[in-house]
Amino acid sequence: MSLIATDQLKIVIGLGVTGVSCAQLLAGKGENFIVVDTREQPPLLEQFSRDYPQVKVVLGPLDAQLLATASELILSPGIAKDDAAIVYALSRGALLVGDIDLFCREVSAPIIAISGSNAKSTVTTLVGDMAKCCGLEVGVGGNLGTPVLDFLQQPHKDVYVLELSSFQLETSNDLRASVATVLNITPDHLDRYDNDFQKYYQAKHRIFKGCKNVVENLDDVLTHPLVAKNVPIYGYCLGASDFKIFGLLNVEVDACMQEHLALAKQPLLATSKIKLPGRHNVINALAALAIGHAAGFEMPGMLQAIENFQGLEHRCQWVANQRGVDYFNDSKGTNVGATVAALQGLGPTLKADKKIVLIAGGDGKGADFDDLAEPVASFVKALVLIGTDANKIAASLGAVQIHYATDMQNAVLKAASLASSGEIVLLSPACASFDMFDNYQQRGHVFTDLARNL
Ligand code: UMA
Ligand code: ADP
Repeated sequence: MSLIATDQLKIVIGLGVTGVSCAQLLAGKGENFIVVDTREQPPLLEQFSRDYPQVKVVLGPLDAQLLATASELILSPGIAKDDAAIVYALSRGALLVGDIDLFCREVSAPIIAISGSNAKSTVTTLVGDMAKCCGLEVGVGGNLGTPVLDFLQQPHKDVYVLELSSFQLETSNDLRASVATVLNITPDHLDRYDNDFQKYYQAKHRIFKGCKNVVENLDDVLTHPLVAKNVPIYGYCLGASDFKIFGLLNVEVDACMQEHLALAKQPLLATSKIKLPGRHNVINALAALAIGHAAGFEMPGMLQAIENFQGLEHRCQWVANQRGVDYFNDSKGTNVGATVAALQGLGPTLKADKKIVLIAGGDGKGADFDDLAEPVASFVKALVLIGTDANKIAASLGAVQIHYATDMQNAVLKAASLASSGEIVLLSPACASFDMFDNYQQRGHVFTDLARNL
Protein backbone atom coordinates (compact mmCIF):
# COMPACT_ATOMS: atom_id res chain seq x y z
CA MET A 1 0.00 0.00 0.00
CA SER A 2 1.32 3.44 -0.81
CA LEU A 3 0.61 6.62 1.13
CA ILE A 4 -1.39 9.28 -0.67
CA ALA A 5 -0.41 12.91 -0.15
CA THR A 6 -3.14 14.76 1.76
CA ASP A 7 -3.31 18.03 3.62
CA GLN A 8 -3.82 16.17 6.88
CA LEU A 9 -1.00 16.99 9.27
CA LYS A 10 1.45 14.31 10.33
CA ILE A 11 3.84 14.86 13.19
CA VAL A 12 7.19 13.14 13.42
CA ILE A 13 8.15 12.89 17.09
CA GLY A 14 11.91 12.78 17.62
CA LEU A 15 14.74 14.16 15.55
CA GLY A 16 17.19 11.30 15.89
CA VAL A 17 18.21 9.07 12.98
CA THR A 18 14.75 7.48 12.93
CA GLY A 19 12.90 10.80 12.89
CA VAL A 20 15.13 12.13 10.11
CA SER A 21 14.53 9.01 8.00
CA CYS A 22 10.75 9.37 8.52
CA ALA A 23 10.89 13.05 7.57
CA GLN A 24 12.84 12.18 4.44
CA LEU A 25 10.13 9.73 3.36
CA LEU A 26 7.30 12.18 4.06
CA ALA A 27 9.10 15.04 2.30
CA GLY A 28 9.63 12.82 -0.75
CA LYS A 29 5.90 12.14 -0.87
CA GLY A 30 4.98 15.79 -0.51
CA GLU A 31 3.18 15.15 2.78
CA ASN A 32 2.11 17.92 5.14
CA PHE A 33 4.20 17.33 8.28
CA ILE A 34 6.18 18.91 11.07
CA VAL A 35 8.82 17.51 13.42
CA VAL A 36 8.92 17.86 17.20
CA ASP A 37 11.64 16.91 19.68
CA THR A 38 11.60 17.28 23.46
CA ARG A 39 15.23 18.40 23.51
CA GLU A 40 16.21 22.06 23.11
CA GLN A 41 19.20 21.08 20.95
CA PRO A 42 18.77 17.67 19.27
CA PRO A 43 22.14 16.74 17.77
CA LEU A 44 20.85 16.38 14.19
CA LEU A 45 18.94 19.71 14.17
CA GLU A 46 21.51 21.80 12.33
CA GLN A 47 21.94 19.32 9.49
CA PHE A 48 18.18 18.72 9.28
CA SER A 49 17.36 22.43 9.07
CA ARG A 50 19.91 22.79 6.27
CA ASP A 51 18.47 19.81 4.33
CA TYR A 52 14.78 20.61 4.98
CA PRO A 53 14.49 24.38 5.52
CA GLN A 54 10.77 24.23 4.66
CA VAL A 55 9.92 21.78 7.50
CA LYS A 56 8.80 23.34 10.78
CA VAL A 57 10.60 21.96 13.85
CA VAL A 58 9.12 22.49 17.32
CA LEU A 59 11.45 21.91 20.27
CA GLY A 60 10.80 21.45 23.99
CA PRO A 61 8.28 19.45 26.04
CA LEU A 62 5.64 17.70 23.90
CA ASP A 63 2.58 19.93 23.46
CA ALA A 64 -0.65 17.93 23.78
CA GLN A 65 -2.73 20.50 21.88
CA LEU A 66 -0.26 20.56 18.99
CA LEU A 67 -0.07 16.75 18.79
CA ALA A 68 -3.88 16.57 18.81
CA THR A 69 -3.97 18.52 15.51
CA ALA A 70 -2.30 15.57 13.74
CA SER A 71 -3.97 12.73 11.87
CA GLU A 72 -0.90 10.54 12.40
CA LEU A 73 1.91 10.61 14.96
CA ILE A 74 5.12 8.98 13.80
CA LEU A 75 6.94 8.13 16.99
CA SER A 76 10.69 7.57 17.40
CA PRO A 77 11.72 4.62 19.57
CA GLY A 78 13.40 6.77 22.22
CA ILE A 79 10.05 8.31 23.29
CA ALA A 80 7.56 6.21 25.25
CA LYS A 81 4.06 6.04 23.78
CA ASP A 82 2.47 6.55 27.19
CA ASP A 83 3.71 10.15 27.36
CA ALA A 84 0.67 12.21 28.48
CA ALA A 85 0.69 14.47 25.39
CA ILE A 86 0.73 11.45 23.07
CA VAL A 87 -2.04 9.70 25.02
CA TYR A 88 -4.14 12.87 24.74
CA ALA A 89 -3.60 13.15 20.98
CA LEU A 90 -4.55 9.49 20.50
CA SER A 91 -7.74 10.07 22.52
CA ARG A 92 -8.55 12.83 20.01
CA GLY A 93 -8.29 10.43 17.08
CA ALA A 94 -4.66 10.59 15.95
CA LEU A 95 -3.12 7.30 14.76
CA LEU A 96 0.21 6.13 16.14
CA VAL A 97 2.85 4.49 13.95
CA GLY A 98 6.60 4.01 13.91
CA ASP A 99 9.23 3.82 11.20
CA ILE A 100 8.83 0.03 10.92
CA ASP A 101 5.17 0.37 9.88
CA LEU A 102 6.04 3.09 7.36
CA PHE A 103 8.70 0.77 5.94
CA CYS A 104 6.32 -2.19 5.71
CA ARG A 105 3.89 -0.06 3.70
CA GLU A 106 6.62 0.59 1.13
CA VAL A 107 8.40 -2.73 0.57
CA SER A 108 7.33 -6.06 -0.84
CA ALA A 109 10.51 -8.14 -0.27
CA PRO A 110 10.31 -10.57 2.67
CA ILE A 111 11.23 -9.30 6.12
CA ILE A 112 13.05 -11.41 8.70
CA ALA A 113 12.28 -9.82 12.07
CA ILE A 114 14.56 -10.55 15.03
CA SER A 115 14.02 -9.40 18.60
CA GLY A 116 15.02 -10.58 22.07
CA SER A 117 16.67 -9.19 25.15
CA ASN A 118 20.13 -10.25 24.00
CA ALA A 119 22.00 -11.59 20.97
CA LYS A 120 19.87 -9.58 18.49
CA SER A 121 22.76 -7.79 16.81
CA THR A 122 24.91 -10.91 16.63
CA VAL A 123 22.17 -13.11 15.17
CA THR A 124 20.85 -10.39 12.84
CA THR A 125 24.34 -9.83 11.42
CA LEU A 126 24.94 -13.57 11.03
CA VAL A 127 21.60 -14.12 9.28
CA GLY A 128 22.48 -11.19 6.98
CA ASP A 129 25.84 -12.85 6.23
CA MET A 130 24.02 -16.11 5.50
CA ALA A 131 21.77 -14.35 2.99
CA LYS A 132 24.84 -12.87 1.28
CA CYS A 133 26.58 -16.27 1.18
CA CYS A 134 23.43 -17.62 -0.48
CA GLY A 135 23.78 -14.99 -3.20
CA LEU A 136 20.93 -12.74 -2.06
CA GLU A 137 20.88 -8.93 -1.99
CA VAL A 138 20.11 -8.17 1.64
CA GLY A 139 19.38 -5.13 3.79
CA VAL A 140 20.55 -5.59 7.38
CA GLY A 141 19.48 -2.93 9.85
CA GLY A 142 16.91 -1.60 12.29
CA ASN A 143 17.93 -1.26 15.94
CA LEU A 144 21.37 -2.45 14.81
CA GLY A 145 22.01 1.08 13.53
CA THR A 146 20.70 1.69 10.00
CA PRO A 147 17.13 3.05 10.26
CA VAL A 148 14.98 0.81 8.09
CA LEU A 149 13.68 3.66 5.92
CA ASP A 150 17.25 4.32 4.74
CA PHE A 151 16.92 1.13 2.68
CA LEU A 152 14.39 2.91 0.47
CA GLN A 153 17.31 5.02 -0.86
CA GLN A 154 19.24 1.86 -1.80
CA PRO A 155 19.00 -0.54 -4.76
CA HIS A 156 16.48 -3.41 -4.64
CA LYS A 157 16.90 -6.03 -1.94
CA ASP A 158 15.76 -9.66 -2.07
CA VAL A 159 15.27 -9.81 1.69
CA TYR A 160 15.52 -7.56 4.76
CA VAL A 161 16.96 -8.81 8.04
CA LEU A 162 15.83 -6.45 10.78
CA GLU A 163 16.83 -6.23 14.42
CA LEU A 164 13.80 -4.84 16.23
CA SER A 165 13.81 -3.48 19.77
CA SER A 166 10.82 -3.56 22.10
CA PHE A 167 10.66 0.22 21.60
CA GLN A 168 10.26 -0.20 17.84
CA LEU A 169 7.77 -3.02 18.28
CA GLU A 170 5.58 -0.85 20.55
CA THR A 171 4.57 1.15 17.47
CA SER A 172 4.63 -1.69 14.91
CA ASN A 173 1.08 -2.71 14.03
CA ASP A 174 1.49 -4.23 10.61
CA LEU A 175 4.80 -6.08 10.41
CA ARG A 176 3.62 -9.34 8.79
CA ALA A 177 7.18 -10.70 8.79
CA SER A 178 8.15 -13.62 6.64
CA VAL A 179 10.04 -15.02 9.64
CA ALA A 180 9.68 -13.65 13.16
CA THR A 181 11.58 -14.59 16.29
CA VAL A 182 12.22 -13.52 19.87
CA LEU A 183 15.62 -14.98 20.72
CA ASN A 184 15.31 -14.83 24.51
CA ILE A 185 13.58 -12.75 27.16
CA THR A 186 15.13 -11.59 30.41
CA PRO A 187 14.39 -8.27 32.14
CA ASP A 188 15.68 -5.12 30.43
CA HIS A 189 14.54 -1.52 30.00
CA LEU A 190 12.24 -1.89 33.01
CA ASP A 191 12.50 1.87 33.61
CA ARG A 192 10.54 2.27 30.36
CA TYR A 193 7.91 -0.35 31.33
CA ASP A 194 6.87 0.86 34.82
CA ASN A 195 9.03 -1.92 36.29
CA ASP A 196 6.54 -4.38 34.76
CA PHE A 197 8.27 -7.32 33.07
CA GLN A 198 4.99 -8.42 31.49
CA LYS A 199 4.67 -5.12 29.60
CA TYR A 200 8.16 -5.60 28.21
CA TYR A 201 7.30 -9.20 27.24
CA GLN A 202 4.11 -8.04 25.50
CA ALA A 203 6.00 -5.41 23.51
CA LYS A 204 8.46 -8.07 22.30
CA HIS A 205 5.69 -10.47 21.26
CA ARG A 206 4.14 -7.88 18.95
CA ILE A 207 6.78 -9.12 16.47
CA PHE A 208 4.61 -12.19 15.74
CA LYS A 209 1.61 -10.19 14.47
CA GLY A 210 0.68 -11.62 11.08
CA CYS A 211 3.98 -13.48 10.65
CA LYS A 212 4.27 -16.35 8.17
CA ASN A 213 6.91 -18.47 9.95
CA VAL A 214 8.12 -18.54 13.54
CA VAL A 215 11.43 -19.52 15.07
CA GLU A 216 11.36 -20.43 18.74
CA ASN A 217 14.13 -20.90 21.32
CA LEU A 218 13.09 -24.15 22.99
CA ASP A 219 15.39 -23.38 25.94
CA ASP A 220 13.40 -20.23 26.77
CA VAL A 221 9.67 -20.72 27.24
CA LEU A 222 9.09 -16.95 27.08
CA THR A 223 9.98 -16.99 23.39
CA HIS A 224 7.07 -19.30 22.53
CA PRO A 225 4.56 -17.29 20.49
CA LEU A 226 0.78 -17.33 20.48
CA VAL A 227 0.18 -17.84 16.75
CA ALA A 228 -2.40 -19.68 14.70
CA LYS A 229 -1.91 -23.47 14.37
CA ASN A 230 -1.14 -23.25 10.66
CA VAL A 231 1.92 -21.00 11.17
CA PRO A 232 5.03 -23.21 10.82
CA ILE A 233 7.27 -23.18 13.90
CA TYR A 234 10.96 -24.07 13.73
CA GLY A 235 12.76 -24.71 17.00
CA TYR A 236 16.33 -24.70 18.25
CA CYS A 237 17.99 -25.56 21.55
CA LEU A 238 21.30 -26.51 23.11
CA GLY A 239 19.99 -30.09 23.54
CA ALA A 240 19.64 -32.93 21.04
CA SER A 241 18.54 -32.06 17.52
CA ASP A 242 15.24 -33.47 16.26
CA PHE A 243 12.67 -33.23 13.47
CA LYS A 244 12.34 -29.48 12.62
CA ILE A 245 14.64 -28.75 15.60
CA PHE A 246 18.16 -27.43 15.23
CA GLY A 247 20.31 -28.71 18.09
CA LEU A 248 23.45 -30.68 18.84
CA LEU A 249 24.59 -34.13 17.80
CA ASN A 250 27.78 -35.97 18.73
CA VAL A 251 29.40 -37.64 15.75
CA GLU A 252 32.45 -39.88 15.61
CA VAL A 253 35.20 -38.27 13.51
CA ASP A 254 38.63 -39.99 13.29
CA ALA A 255 37.77 -42.15 16.31
CA CYS A 256 36.87 -39.07 18.41
CA MET A 257 33.38 -37.87 19.35
CA GLN A 258 32.82 -34.36 18.02
CA GLU A 259 29.89 -32.11 18.80
CA HIS A 260 28.06 -30.82 15.72
CA LEU A 261 25.30 -28.35 14.97
CA ALA A 262 22.56 -30.55 13.55
CA LEU A 263 19.05 -30.74 12.16
CA ALA A 264 17.18 -33.94 13.04
CA LYS A 265 19.82 -36.68 12.73
CA GLN A 266 21.89 -34.79 10.17
CA PRO A 267 25.18 -33.29 11.44
CA LEU A 268 25.84 -29.91 9.80
CA LEU A 269 29.00 -28.34 11.21
CA ALA A 270 31.40 -29.15 14.07
CA THR A 271 30.88 -26.60 16.86
CA SER A 272 34.69 -26.29 17.04
CA LYS A 273 34.44 -24.43 13.68
CA ILE A 274 32.54 -21.54 15.33
CA LYS A 275 35.08 -18.76 15.86
CA LEU A 276 33.07 -16.91 18.54
CA PRO A 277 33.82 -17.82 22.17
CA GLY A 278 31.35 -19.40 24.61
CA ARG A 279 28.30 -21.65 24.61
CA HIS A 280 25.99 -18.68 24.15
CA ASN A 281 27.45 -18.27 20.69
CA VAL A 282 26.69 -21.90 19.86
CA ILE A 283 23.03 -21.18 20.54
CA ASN A 284 23.34 -17.98 18.50
CA ALA A 285 24.61 -20.04 15.55
CA LEU A 286 21.69 -22.48 15.98
CA ALA A 287 19.24 -19.57 16.12
CA ALA A 288 20.64 -18.12 12.89
CA LEU A 289 20.45 -21.53 11.19
CA ALA A 290 16.82 -21.99 12.21
CA ILE A 291 15.93 -18.49 11.03
CA GLY A 292 17.73 -18.90 7.71
CA HIS A 293 16.15 -22.32 7.21
CA ALA A 294 12.67 -20.91 7.90
CA ALA A 295 13.43 -18.19 5.33
CA GLY A 296 14.38 -20.81 2.73
CA PHE A 297 18.14 -20.13 2.62
CA GLU A 298 20.33 -22.94 1.33
CA MET A 299 22.33 -24.92 3.87
CA PRO A 300 25.86 -24.68 2.30
CA GLY A 301 25.73 -20.85 2.24
CA MET A 302 24.48 -20.72 5.82
CA LEU A 303 27.22 -23.02 7.10
CA GLN A 304 29.87 -21.04 5.20
CA ALA A 305 28.62 -17.85 6.87
CA ILE A 306 28.89 -19.42 10.34
CA GLU A 307 32.44 -20.59 9.65
CA ASN A 308 33.46 -17.13 8.40
CA PHE A 309 31.72 -15.12 11.14
CA GLN A 310 34.18 -13.30 13.42
CA GLY A 311 31.58 -11.76 15.73
CA LEU A 312 30.95 -8.12 16.51
CA GLU A 313 33.01 -5.66 18.49
CA HIS A 314 32.04 -5.31 22.20
CA ARG A 315 30.28 -8.72 22.37
CA CYS A 316 32.53 -11.10 24.32
CA GLN A 317 35.31 -9.88 22.06
CA TRP A 318 38.80 -11.13 22.87
CA VAL A 319 41.00 -8.02 22.93
CA ALA A 320 44.31 -8.87 24.62
CA ASN A 321 46.45 -11.38 26.43
CA GLN A 322 48.68 -9.91 29.12
CA ARG A 323 50.93 -12.19 31.17
CA GLY A 324 48.76 -15.19 30.33
CA VAL A 325 45.47 -13.44 31.20
CA ASP A 326 42.85 -13.08 28.45
CA TYR A 327 40.89 -9.81 28.32
CA PHE A 328 37.36 -9.87 26.88
CA ASN A 329 35.37 -6.75 26.01
CA ASP A 330 31.66 -7.45 26.51
CA SER A 331 30.63 -3.81 26.89
CA LYS A 332 27.38 -4.61 25.02
CA GLY A 333 26.43 -6.72 28.03
CA THR A 334 24.04 -3.99 29.15
CA ASN A 335 21.60 -6.09 31.19
CA VAL A 336 21.76 -8.92 33.70
CA GLY A 337 20.78 -11.63 31.19
CA ALA A 338 23.69 -10.68 28.92
CA THR A 339 26.25 -10.84 31.72
CA VAL A 340 24.83 -14.17 32.93
CA ALA A 341 25.25 -15.51 29.37
CA ALA A 342 28.79 -14.14 29.09
CA LEU A 343 29.80 -15.77 32.40
CA GLN A 344 28.09 -19.07 31.57
CA GLY A 345 29.57 -18.89 28.08
CA LEU A 346 33.19 -18.18 29.03
CA GLY A 347 33.36 -19.83 32.48
CA PRO A 348 33.32 -23.44 31.25
CA THR A 349 36.16 -22.70 28.79
CA LEU A 350 38.58 -22.24 31.73
CA LYS A 351 40.58 -24.98 33.48
CA ALA A 352 38.96 -26.21 36.73
CA ASP A 353 41.07 -24.07 39.09
CA LYS A 354 40.88 -20.90 36.95
CA LYS A 355 38.28 -18.16 37.20
CA ILE A 356 37.04 -14.85 35.84
CA VAL A 357 37.65 -11.38 37.24
CA LEU A 358 34.51 -9.47 36.30
CA ILE A 359 34.29 -5.71 35.79
CA ALA A 360 30.63 -4.72 36.05
CA GLY A 361 28.38 -1.79 36.95
CA GLY A 362 26.90 1.38 35.50
CA ASP A 363 23.24 2.38 35.21
CA GLY A 364 21.09 -0.71 35.85
CA LYS A 365 17.94 0.80 34.26
CA GLY A 366 15.87 -0.24 37.31
CA ALA A 367 16.85 -3.93 37.15
CA ASP A 368 17.59 -6.11 40.14
CA PHE A 369 20.80 -8.10 40.01
CA ASP A 370 19.80 -11.26 41.90
CA ASP A 371 20.23 -13.52 38.84
CA LEU A 372 23.93 -12.69 38.76
CA ALA A 373 24.55 -14.43 42.09
CA GLU A 374 24.62 -18.00 40.76
CA PRO A 375 26.98 -17.60 37.77
CA VAL A 376 29.18 -15.30 39.87
CA ALA A 377 29.42 -18.00 42.55
CA SER A 378 30.32 -20.60 39.90
CA PHE A 379 32.78 -18.73 37.71
CA VAL A 380 33.94 -15.46 39.28
CA LYS A 381 37.00 -15.03 41.49
CA ALA A 382 36.53 -11.32 42.18
CA LEU A 383 34.39 -8.40 41.03
CA VAL A 384 35.51 -4.89 40.33
CA LEU A 385 32.45 -2.62 40.42
CA ILE A 386 32.03 0.79 38.79
CA GLY A 387 29.22 3.29 38.28
CA THR A 388 25.91 4.33 39.83
CA ASP A 389 24.60 0.87 40.68
CA ALA A 390 27.85 -0.61 42.08
CA ASN A 391 26.42 -0.89 45.62
CA LYS A 392 23.14 -2.36 44.37
CA ILE A 393 25.05 -5.10 42.50
CA ALA A 394 27.23 -5.84 45.54
CA ALA A 395 24.12 -6.19 47.72
CA SER A 396 22.69 -8.86 45.36
CA LEU A 397 25.70 -11.15 45.45
CA GLY A 398 26.71 -13.78 47.96
CA ALA A 399 30.20 -14.23 49.38
CA VAL A 400 32.57 -13.05 46.66
CA GLN A 401 35.56 -10.74 46.72
CA ILE A 402 34.36 -7.23 45.78
CA HIS A 403 36.41 -4.16 44.92
CA TYR A 404 35.23 -0.72 43.83
CA ALA A 405 36.82 1.53 41.22
CA THR A 406 36.08 5.16 40.42
CA ASP A 407 36.86 4.86 36.72
CA MET A 408 37.74 2.27 34.07
CA GLN A 409 41.47 2.81 34.41
CA ASN A 410 41.41 1.90 38.09
CA ALA A 411 39.04 -0.98 37.35
CA VAL A 412 41.36 -2.51 34.75
CA LEU A 413 44.46 -2.03 36.93
CA LYS A 414 42.70 -3.65 39.87
CA ALA A 415 41.39 -6.53 37.74
CA ALA A 416 44.88 -7.09 36.28
CA SER A 417 46.33 -7.34 39.78
CA LEU A 418 43.71 -9.94 40.77
CA ALA A 419 43.85 -12.26 37.73
CA SER A 420 46.54 -14.89 37.32
CA SER A 421 47.84 -16.66 34.22
CA GLY A 422 45.18 -18.83 32.54
CA GLU A 423 42.36 -16.66 33.87
CA ILE A 424 40.07 -14.08 32.25
CA VAL A 425 39.36 -10.41 32.88
CA LEU A 426 35.88 -9.76 31.53
CA LEU A 427 34.16 -6.39 31.13
CA SER A 428 30.46 -7.30 31.08
CA PRO A 429 28.73 -4.51 32.99
CA ALA A 430 25.09 -5.80 33.19
CA CYS A 431 24.27 -2.08 32.99
CA ALA A 432 23.95 0.82 30.56
CA SER A 433 26.98 3.07 30.24
CA PHE A 434 25.43 6.54 30.30
CA ASP A 435 26.42 7.41 33.87
CA MET A 436 30.15 7.30 32.94
CA PHE A 437 30.45 7.14 29.14
CA ASP A 438 28.79 8.47 25.96
CA ASN A 439 27.67 4.95 25.02
CA TYR A 440 28.65 1.27 25.29
CA GLN A 441 31.04 1.64 22.36
CA GLN A 442 33.09 4.30 24.16
CA ARG A 443 33.10 2.18 27.34
CA GLY A 444 34.35 -0.82 25.33
CA HIS A 445 37.04 1.20 23.57
CA VAL A 446 38.35 2.66 26.85
CA PHE A 447 38.53 -0.86 28.33
CA THR A 448 40.20 -2.29 25.22
CA ASP A 449 42.86 0.46 25.06
CA LEU A 450 43.66 0.00 28.75
CA ALA A 451 43.83 -3.80 28.43
CA ARG A 452 46.12 -3.61 25.38
CA ASN A 453 48.44 -1.08 27.05
CA LEU A 454 48.84 -2.69 30.47
N1 UMA B 1 15.13 11.75 22.67
C1 UMA B 1 14.62 12.76 23.44
N2 UMA B 1 13.60 13.49 22.94
C2 UMA B 1 13.08 13.28 21.71
C3 UMA B 1 13.62 12.25 20.92
C4 UMA B 1 14.63 11.51 21.44
O1 UMA B 1 15.06 13.00 24.55
O2 UMA B 1 12.14 14.02 21.33
C5 UMA B 1 16.23 10.94 23.20
C6 UMA B 1 15.81 9.51 23.50
O3 UMA B 1 15.30 9.36 24.79
C7 UMA B 1 17.09 8.76 23.27
C8 UMA B 1 17.78 9.55 22.17
O4 UMA B 1 17.20 10.84 22.19
O5 UMA B 1 17.90 8.80 24.42
C9 UMA B 1 17.62 8.92 20.80
O6 UMA B 1 16.24 8.60 20.61
P1 UMA B 1 15.61 8.40 19.15
O7 UMA B 1 14.28 7.82 19.30
O8 UMA B 1 15.76 9.65 18.38
O9 UMA B 1 16.62 7.31 18.59
P2 UMA B 1 17.32 7.24 17.15
O10 UMA B 1 18.50 8.12 17.12
O11 UMA B 1 16.32 7.38 16.10
O12 UMA B 1 17.87 5.73 17.22
C10 UMA B 1 16.90 4.68 17.24
C11 UMA B 1 17.30 3.66 18.30
N3 UMA B 1 17.42 4.33 19.59
C12 UMA B 1 16.61 4.02 20.63
O13 UMA B 1 15.80 3.15 20.58
C13 UMA B 1 16.78 4.81 21.89
C14 UMA B 1 18.64 3.05 17.92
O14 UMA B 1 18.92 2.00 18.82
C15 UMA B 1 18.57 2.46 16.53
O15 UMA B 1 19.86 2.02 16.15
C16 UMA B 1 18.08 3.51 15.54
O16 UMA B 1 16.83 4.06 15.97
C17 UMA B 1 17.86 2.92 14.13
O17 UMA B 1 16.79 2.02 14.13
C18 UMA B 1 19.90 2.30 19.83
C19 UMA B 1 19.44 1.75 21.17
O18 UMA B 1 20.04 2.12 22.18
C20 UMA B 1 21.23 1.63 19.45
N4 UMA B 1 18.44 0.87 21.23
C21 UMA B 1 17.99 0.26 22.48
C22 UMA B 1 18.80 -0.97 22.79
O19 UMA B 1 19.44 -1.55 21.87
O20 UMA B 1 18.79 -1.41 23.96
C23 UMA B 1 16.54 -0.15 22.34
P1 ADP C 1 21.60 -7.18 21.46
O1 ADP C 1 21.62 -6.53 20.12
O2 ADP C 1 20.33 -7.92 21.76
O3 ADP C 1 22.05 -6.30 22.58
P2 ADP C 1 24.19 -8.44 20.97
O4 ADP C 1 24.39 -9.44 19.90
O5 ADP C 1 24.72 -7.06 20.75
O6 ADP C 1 22.66 -8.39 21.36
O7 ADP C 1 24.82 -9.02 22.31
C1 ADP C 1 24.71 -8.27 23.51
C2 ADP C 1 25.23 -9.09 24.67
O8 ADP C 1 24.35 -10.17 24.93
C3 ADP C 1 26.57 -9.74 24.43
O9 ADP C 1 27.58 -8.82 24.71
C4 ADP C 1 26.54 -10.92 25.39
O10 ADP C 1 26.91 -10.50 26.69
C5 ADP C 1 25.07 -11.28 25.47
N1 ADP C 1 24.67 -12.45 24.67
C6 ADP C 1 25.14 -12.89 23.48
N2 ADP C 1 24.49 -14.00 23.09
C7 ADP C 1 23.56 -14.27 24.03
C8 ADP C 1 22.56 -15.26 24.20
N3 ADP C 1 22.35 -16.22 23.30
N4 ADP C 1 21.78 -15.20 25.32
C9 ADP C 1 21.95 -14.24 26.25
N5 ADP C 1 22.89 -13.27 26.14
C10 ADP C 1 23.68 -13.26 25.05
